[in-house]
Amino acid sequence: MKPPAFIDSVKLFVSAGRGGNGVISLHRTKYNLRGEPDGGDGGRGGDVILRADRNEYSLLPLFYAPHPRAENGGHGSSRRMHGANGKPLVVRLACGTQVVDAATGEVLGDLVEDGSELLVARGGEGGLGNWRWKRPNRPPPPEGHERGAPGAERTLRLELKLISDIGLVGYPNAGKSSLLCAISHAHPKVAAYPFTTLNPTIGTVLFDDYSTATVADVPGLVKGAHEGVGLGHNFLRHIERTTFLLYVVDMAGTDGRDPVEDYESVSSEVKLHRRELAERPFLVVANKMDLPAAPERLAEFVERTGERPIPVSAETGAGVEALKAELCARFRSRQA
Ligand SMILES: Nc1nc2c(ncn2[C@@H]2O[C@H](COP(=O)(O)OP(=O)(O)OP(=O)(O)O)[C@@H](O)[C@H]2O)c(=O)[nH]1
Ligand SMILES: [Mg+2]
Repeated sequence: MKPPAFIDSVKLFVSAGRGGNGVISLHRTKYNLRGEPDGGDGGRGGDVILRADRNEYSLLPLFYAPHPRAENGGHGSSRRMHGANGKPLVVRLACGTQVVDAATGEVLGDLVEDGSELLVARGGEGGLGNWRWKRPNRPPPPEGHERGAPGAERTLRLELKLISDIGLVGYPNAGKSSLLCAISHAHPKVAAYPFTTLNPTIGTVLFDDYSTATVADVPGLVKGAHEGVGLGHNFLRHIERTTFLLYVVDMAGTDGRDPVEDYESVSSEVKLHRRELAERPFLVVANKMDLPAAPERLAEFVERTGERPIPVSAETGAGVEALKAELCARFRSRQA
């Protein structure tokens, strides 16, 4: 089986380190043959910490190593020596990962900013050595020392939601990847069959005023995607964090499709995925305007939907600059 290239959801079983044991030891001298308790305490077990790292692209490394385990604390030793504390284990994740407790469904955190951290499993405390009971003012435990406490263990569900400013959505073959190629330097795969894009791709658009925006291209959506038709709408989680949606419509109606129907089914799938996406600002792009059937279809589209799509051809580049200018203006107005 071909190994996956991109993973955006994994189950992770994390174990923090166990605390080291306190020990029993007696320090004897020629004047004190009975000895004096001097067993040291155990060290703390290491914590498991998740950290967002902008150099990570997907959750793939965790798919292959789903059981991170932090170091145990060292045991104490004679002369009241404290055991070494276990090193915390820092697990690096792609920025935009949501951490959910798999048992309760509670969202533990959202690691969006590079370097943000979340402690998910605390290491066990070290046990006390017998020097703590040097003076019998409190009774020692039955064993004469304490064992280290076990570290916390937890099953987590990690879901990566890519961080980008603009999300491209549309029917398969509408030309989303072609449009991303036309407006950025990204090179997603483009081909004349549906579901060419299998993993989300992010490109950066440079506007005329030298500001930039990131654009996410996700796999195409078909009617019933929320019920798992096609590739389903799982990939829509990658546009949840965008501030802007770009609906790409194949205005030439290639393969006998109806642009209005495509647009309506895609926008209803987006809304079925998450209600709040319905309120997200959007622009409609009429793609494939170089094909002869397109202008007539565009007029019909405007009449039937009331939208004002921006006509472009990702293939020839016509209208792409106008689209970038419109995106830049909308973007700047949101940032102002
Ligand atoms: N004539 C013409 N063809 C286009 C245009 N844009 C895209 N195409 C063609 O349409 C086909 C599909 O393009 P893609 O960019 O792969 O479409 P997509 O929306 O990313 O498709 P999926 O990834 O499968 O969802 C390819 O054969 C492109 O060459 C355009 O503006 N004009
Ligand atoms: Mg594509």
